[in-house]
Amino acid sequence: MKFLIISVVLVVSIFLSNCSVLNKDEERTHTHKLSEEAHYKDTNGDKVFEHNVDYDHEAFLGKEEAEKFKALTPEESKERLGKIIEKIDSDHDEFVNETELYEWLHNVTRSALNKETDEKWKLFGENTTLDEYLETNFGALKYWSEEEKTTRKELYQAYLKMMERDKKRFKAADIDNDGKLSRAEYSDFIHPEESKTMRNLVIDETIEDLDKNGDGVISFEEFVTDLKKNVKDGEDEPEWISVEVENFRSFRDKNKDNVLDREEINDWILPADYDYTLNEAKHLVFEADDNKDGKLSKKEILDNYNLFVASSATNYGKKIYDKEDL
Ligand SMILES: *[C@@H]1O[C@H](CO)[C@@H](O)[C@H](O)[C@H]1NC(C)=O
Ligand SMILES: *[C@@H]1O[C@H](CO)[C@@H](O)[C@H](O)[C@H]1NC(C)=O
Ligand SMILES: *[C@@H]1O[C@H](CO)[C@@H](O)[C@H](O)[C@H]1NC(C)=O
Ligand SMILES: [Ca+2]
Ligand SMILES: [Ca+2]
Ligand SMILES: [Ca+2]
Repeated sequence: MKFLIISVVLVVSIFLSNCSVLNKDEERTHTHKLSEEAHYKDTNGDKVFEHNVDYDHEAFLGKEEAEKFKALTPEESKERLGKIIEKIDSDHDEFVNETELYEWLHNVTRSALNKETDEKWKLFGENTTLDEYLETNFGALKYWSEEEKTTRKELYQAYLKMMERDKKRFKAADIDNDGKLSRAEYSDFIHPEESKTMRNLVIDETIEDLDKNGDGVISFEEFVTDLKKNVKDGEDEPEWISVEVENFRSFRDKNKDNVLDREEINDWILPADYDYTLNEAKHLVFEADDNKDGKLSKKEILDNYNLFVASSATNYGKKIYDKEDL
């Protein structure tokens, strides 16, 4: 009985941590995210998208470090930023250019990913076989009564789907076929979208989710159905849906046959990460380059520290402070 309860708790917690599998659909594309935050968002509900500084902060510092900065005073955060600038300026010419910033952003993303993988890898255990993994994560399913399976059918089906998906992922990630996952293989297992060798599997999963008539491609109708599946009846359609519909017509369906084939799906869900990191590097240089010489001096970065590190809370605090100062 105790085992049963523990297993149920395990499955539920795994279910929660994997919720993205079940309802992630407004973000199907794997954009090698630089940040959990949206770069532009409508913060005050007037349907105009404001530039979201939290996006830049997470891309520039990583999520954890960005959190730490929120607790610092402006003076402290400028001092810490100064030390970071020295690290970014890899050729020590006292300027940070786009290339150096690009390298830095890339490293921040990569080290966050490595850290996450290390932590999960420890919990996973290096000699874990597929059967052991399935037993730990989905073993409790075999104790579900027929009645439970009926009354909670949707949840039950969702677990089964996750289990099948994990089986396929495990096998695809186990490149040397020894029935276990090395650290590198495990990384592919939990982040298949980051790995070239898992590309076919990610495309398979997308087709599995969207291709309702089973012809192996995603029609325009199937594409739209997927976009709208989280929009409730009577609710306003979010704006990004019409943008995505337009994207399908203008460039996702490259050969204009009204369906996405595997190659078009590949370009849709796995665009090269190069663009996102490079765009962010360009964006930061453009915004902070006060004298327009195409590179950033330490002074330019510190003068624009809001863009790189300061939290909105700090800004707010400062505004109040300034007011009192008058
Ligand atoms: C930035 O500087 C490095 C060397 O210091 C150079 O190789 C690179 O081309 C520069 N990047 C840009 C965009 O100017
Ligand atoms: C990025 O990481 C590489 C390899 O770990 C390192 O050699 C390089 O100095 C780092 N660059 C920056 C800008 O941090
Ligand atoms: C995994 O298996 C190898 C070889 O049998 C063994 O040396 C190692 O200690 C095992 N690791 C763990 C965490 O059990
Ligand atoms: Ca292996
Ligand atoms: Ca097509
Ligand atoms: Ca400059």
